[in-house]
Amino acid sequence: MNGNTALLVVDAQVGFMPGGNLAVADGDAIVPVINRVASRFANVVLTQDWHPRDHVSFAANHPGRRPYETLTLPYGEQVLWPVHCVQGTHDAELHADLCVPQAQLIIRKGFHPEVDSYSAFMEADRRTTTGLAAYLRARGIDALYVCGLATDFCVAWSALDARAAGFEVTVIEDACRAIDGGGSLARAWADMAAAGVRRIRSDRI
Ligand code: VGL
Ligand code: ZN
Repeated sequence: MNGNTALLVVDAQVGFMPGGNLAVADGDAIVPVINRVASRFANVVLTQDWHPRDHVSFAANHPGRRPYETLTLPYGEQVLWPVHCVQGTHDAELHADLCVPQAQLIIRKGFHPEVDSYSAFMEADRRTTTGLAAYLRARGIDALYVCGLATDFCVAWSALDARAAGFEVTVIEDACRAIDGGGSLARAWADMAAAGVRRIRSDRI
C-alpha cells in the first residue's frame, strides 16, 4: 500500500470476542484475516474502546435499566450496553493473537464518563474530536482501509466520520463482524454506501 494509505483496526479487543463482556458472534474469526491484511500496510492505527467503570453507556449505571435498551442523553439516543472494556481490565486488552507490531498509534476512545464514542474520529456528542483526523492529515494519509468490531457500530461510525472528514474509505467486509440488533447491520451498510464508503473482501488487497 502507498504511504498515503493506512489500515484502521477498530476495537479488536477481548471484550468484543466470544467470551468477552460484549461478545460479537464469530468476532475472533477476523483476527487472522486482520493479521494477513496488515502485513500489506506500512501504516496501521488501532483503536481501543476504553471506558471508565462509571461510563454513561453501561446499563448497570442506570438503576432499573437493562442492556440493549436506549436512553435519551443530552447528545441524543444512547444504546445501553453491558459493562465492557473497562480501562485496565482484561476485557479491554487487544486480542492476544492480534499481530500488528508495526501499528503506530492506538486511539483510546469512550474515556469521558458522560459521552460514548463509537467512532475513532468523533465522540457521540458530535463535537469532541479524538484527534485522529488531524494526526492522519499531518502524516499525509488520505486513504483508509477499515476493519474490526463491530461492523454496525464502531466500524460504521468510524468509516462515516472518515468520509465526512474527507478521507477515501474502504471497509474490508470479511475482516469485520456485526452485533446486528434490530436491522442495524443492513442500515450501517446502506449508510456507508450512501456516503461513498467502498466495500471489498480481504483477498482483493
Ligand atoms: C462498540 C458498542 C459499545 C463497538 C463499542 O466496538 O462496536 N459497540 N462499545
Ligand atoms: Zn463501548
